[in-house]
Amino acid sequence: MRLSLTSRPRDVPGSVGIVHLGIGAFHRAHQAVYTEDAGDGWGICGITQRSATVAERLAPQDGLYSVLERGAGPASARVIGAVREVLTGEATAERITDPAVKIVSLTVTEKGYRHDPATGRLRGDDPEISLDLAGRPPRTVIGRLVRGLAGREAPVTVLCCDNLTANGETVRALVEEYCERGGIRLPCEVSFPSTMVDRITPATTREDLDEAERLLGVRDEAVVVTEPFSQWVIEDVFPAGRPAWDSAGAILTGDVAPYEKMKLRLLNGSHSMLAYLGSGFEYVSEAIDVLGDPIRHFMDEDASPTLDVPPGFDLAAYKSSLLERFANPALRHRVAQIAMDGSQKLPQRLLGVVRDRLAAGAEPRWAVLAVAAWMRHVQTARVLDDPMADLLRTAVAGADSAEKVVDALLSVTDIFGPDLRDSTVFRDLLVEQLARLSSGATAY
Ligand code: CS2
Repeated sequence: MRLSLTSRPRDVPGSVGIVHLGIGAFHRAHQAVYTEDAGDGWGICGITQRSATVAERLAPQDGLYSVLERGAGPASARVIGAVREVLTGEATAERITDPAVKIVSLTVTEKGYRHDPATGRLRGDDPEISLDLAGRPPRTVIGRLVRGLAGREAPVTVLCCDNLTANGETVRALVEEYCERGGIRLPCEVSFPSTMVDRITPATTREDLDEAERLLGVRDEAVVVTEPFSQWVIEDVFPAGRPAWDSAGAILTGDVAPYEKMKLRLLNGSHSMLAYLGSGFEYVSEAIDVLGDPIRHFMDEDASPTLDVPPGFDLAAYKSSLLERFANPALRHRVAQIAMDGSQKLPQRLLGVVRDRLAAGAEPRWAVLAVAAWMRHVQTARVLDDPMADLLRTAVAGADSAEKVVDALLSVTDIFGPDLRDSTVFRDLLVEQLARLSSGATAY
């Protein structure tokens, strides 16, 4: 990649201090940009998880790639130089043992942890985890992470940047469970701060590659496209140090939980609702145009009362900004991208809202509408892109009424837990909403 002076990266660090598992578009549009902007010499070794495509694209470009921002004004592009190495999964453990590495960060998506979303424990029957525990060169994320941590003595931070509730604690518990099952003792001090990450990053299209080329004057095969907005809230527990991410706009705090709950329930909850209720639309910006009212009702009546808003935080402004971000027509964010992996996303996005409202004696009908729309999606989607697809499709096969579909899916306690399975209020609301959706009703 030959660059004009104006598009050069700010800083090309000489050494790697961060190993990142899951170097997809989101990491490159988010944490890598903060690391570049911190400008204090931290380089990233990105490790691909399932596919080697990113490695193949970045290697010939010496790790350089561009971030294309699409917002209200003209699109802009800049080149990021923070990624210094790109490797494939087998290299994970060895790379983590390097004492120069101080942080292992992760964006491997919800399903990458192979845990049961209702209990937060590793899925008991997961054959890949069992094979890793039996001693093969590990292939799962947790197996590789533990193999690496087991081989180092210097302190390190494991930084989960996926959209899970209490993501740091969740990963800590999975690592501990894996170690316990495998009789493994970790010789190093490890911290697991929680984080709230936010930047909408749709899949890159050919038009995005062309647009970046027009703006930069070079062809980059590894463009990531994103919105102007970006937010990162991080629990500040880094025994081996960290980049000055705060100087790049991240919020370093003692307690991420209120931010995380707000983002998961308002942004991601609304996103999932839009994806299932708006499955007839191609892009989020089209869906929000028609579904703005139910989304606002969901945010105001169901999600907001369950939040602990940080002092001085303007919740109303936050919600309006979400609606504006969803409506961004320049960002071609496909609803199908969000609809993927619903079984792994529903618990932290929608079911927590349902639980909290039921406990307060309220009927969360908008959140229930979103869950009913997911049930309809499970029943009718041409392709169900979900790690639990087989189980879910089998559960609803032959269910010929709203009652039967609801009962079949509620009995999947890995998603709903026994409490929601047994809640008659939830069940009756779901049946009512699913029956309406199945009859083609579009007035909510
Ligand atoms: C989306 C998120 O794909 C999805 O399920 O809801 O990836 C969302 O775009 C990000 O969390 C925004 O920060």
